[in-house]
Amino acid sequence: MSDAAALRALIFDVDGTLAETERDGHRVAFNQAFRDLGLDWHWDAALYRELLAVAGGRERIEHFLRVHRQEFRAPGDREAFLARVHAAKTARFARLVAGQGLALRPGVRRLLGEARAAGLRLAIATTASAAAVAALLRACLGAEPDAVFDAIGSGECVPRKKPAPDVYEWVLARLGLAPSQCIAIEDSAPGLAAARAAGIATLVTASDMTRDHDFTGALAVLSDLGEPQAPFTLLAGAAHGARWADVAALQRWLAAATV
Ligand code: XBP
Ligand code: MG
Repeated sequence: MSDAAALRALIFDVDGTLAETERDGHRVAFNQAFRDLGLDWHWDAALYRELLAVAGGRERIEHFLRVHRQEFRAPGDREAFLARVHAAKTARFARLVAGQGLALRPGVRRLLGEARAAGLRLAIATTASAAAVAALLRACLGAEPDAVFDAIGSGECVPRKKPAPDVYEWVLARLGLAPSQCIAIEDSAPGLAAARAAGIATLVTASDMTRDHDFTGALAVLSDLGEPQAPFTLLAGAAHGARWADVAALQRWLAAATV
């Protein structure tokens, strides 16, 4: 394998990939913020699953109003109102994850450690806001995000959110690596589309809110990254003999990739 194709970095999505943050994290924070602001909106799990088709919390609120509350008129400037609601939600999310500490998904902590020990670079490419990501990573990893990741691409870093490739291209530029030297790990169809549009081979670990997404084009679709004592379930694609996702398995997936 030429050096250009040697695996040099793992680029992790955050929500649904590092942890199951959507149903019991972001969704709860949105509802708390709506209550804080005296808004009679409530997003149950079924509605939230529908709204998750729109990446970005602020964009999700706007989509909800456009589709489900056309009669609503924002008090004052609409943009300022949306920003205020989203800021309230982000503050609620930060308090929620600091308090109840959402757990990392199976295999995430193990793979982060193995990848670092193997000399791979680690990065984040997320649609979520930097404050939400920092709060989650501090709570789940017990470390400052930039002590663990070499590059952190959040929703504020780029003009267009997933499924646009912008945040992945931003991360590649920060790492100084070619797409062929990286693997992205994602949980959703918009995230898979973003990584593939950036030319990055992508492994999917389906999450509780994305199991019904179309993951065509993924290297493979797994139940999770797996652990030696709790192997993953292969949902689509080939595992190349792997029962949990470690660096050697990722190198085999990359070698077999035709992005
Ligand atoms: C998932 C998203 C985010 C979160 C909410 O991000 O689409 O918008 O749902 O976070 P990821 P914000 O790319 O990590 O799957 O409210 O901060 O946007
Ligand atoms: Mg995600």
